[in-house]
Amino acid sequence: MREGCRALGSRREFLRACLQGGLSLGTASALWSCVTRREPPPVDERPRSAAGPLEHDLRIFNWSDYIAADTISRFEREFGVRVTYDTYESNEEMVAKLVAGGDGYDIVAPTGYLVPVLVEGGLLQPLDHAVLTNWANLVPLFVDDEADRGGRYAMPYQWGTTGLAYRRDLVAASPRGWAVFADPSLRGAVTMLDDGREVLGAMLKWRGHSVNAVDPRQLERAKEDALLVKPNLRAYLSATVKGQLISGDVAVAQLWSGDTRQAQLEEERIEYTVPAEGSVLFTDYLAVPRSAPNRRAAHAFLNYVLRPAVAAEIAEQTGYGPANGAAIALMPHPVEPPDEELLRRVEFQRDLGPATDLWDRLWTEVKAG
Ligand code: N2P
Repeated sequence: MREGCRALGSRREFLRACLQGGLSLGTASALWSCVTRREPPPVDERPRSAAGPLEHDLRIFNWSDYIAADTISRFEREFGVRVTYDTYESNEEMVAKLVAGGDGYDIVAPTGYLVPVLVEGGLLQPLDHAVLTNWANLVPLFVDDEADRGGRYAMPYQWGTTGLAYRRDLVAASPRGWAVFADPSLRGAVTMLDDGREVLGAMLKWRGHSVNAVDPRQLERAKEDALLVKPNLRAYLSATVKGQLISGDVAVAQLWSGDTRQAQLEEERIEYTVPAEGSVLFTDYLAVPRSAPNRRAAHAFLNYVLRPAVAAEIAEQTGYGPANGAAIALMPHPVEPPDEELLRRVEFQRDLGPATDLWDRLWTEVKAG
């Protein structure tokens, strides 16, 4: 597959061949490997203008539970655009659709480590900053991040951490670190995220390594640890675990900070902690696929989300931190940008480059094991 992909001329042919080779819709990770065959980044690419009359439609593909209740309807009313809003549970699910042709989506929400991969795969279009007049509201920490310095292709949306969401009434002692998933007394009552970067990343951290490790020995050990704890797990579940934390079927879940916050609003015995060995800090972005049919409406939506009041409402209702600094003061429960203390304990996930293949293989083995 690697050679087959590499031998092809244009990016379009290269991606199409990955799809036609029977590798395509089998697993998103196989597709992803194809996308990561590096081509020189399109450095001279200039954004096409996104000014002018808006299209009538807009198709958004976002993570589940990642927007405020009224964000879409208010945008539709103000801008006269009809929005189709679909959700996904993992980056892989979104990438699979993008690689398969984009499905007509105008906006997607990749996590930071994925942005350079999508840019180099030619799957995103440069943003037209001339129409993103509210851009200055963003916090420099996110705009200047190496994921997409200056926001050429992607707009920082929200940030959060990965940690342990737990029911204090269902555990003998508050969990402090990643070893909780190996605790036999919790067998069948613990879940980990359905996400290879998160599960292997957690196992790496447990042993004192980076969540972005590329050393094959460290990664093999992470796979072994993941297989070691697997019999203890009830399931691999991402945002959908909230219901089971609330019902008490799950006592401890590896979960993202904001989704935990949402669950806490319904069940006050849910607590959240970032494991002592450290964890993940992520920023999710909004980006416009190259194949987007409605690029002017997409930019209008991005600029709308850049309004402090809109960003504040989204952050407040989803429990995440806004990338929008001007939004913080408007939140009933303000979430300040990560401070020095938090940054010492967590790591931004980064693009793994050629090691992506190994990570994908190991995660596939863990899931099958
Ligand atoms: C929203 C989850 C987004 C965080 N439910 C994962 N990057």
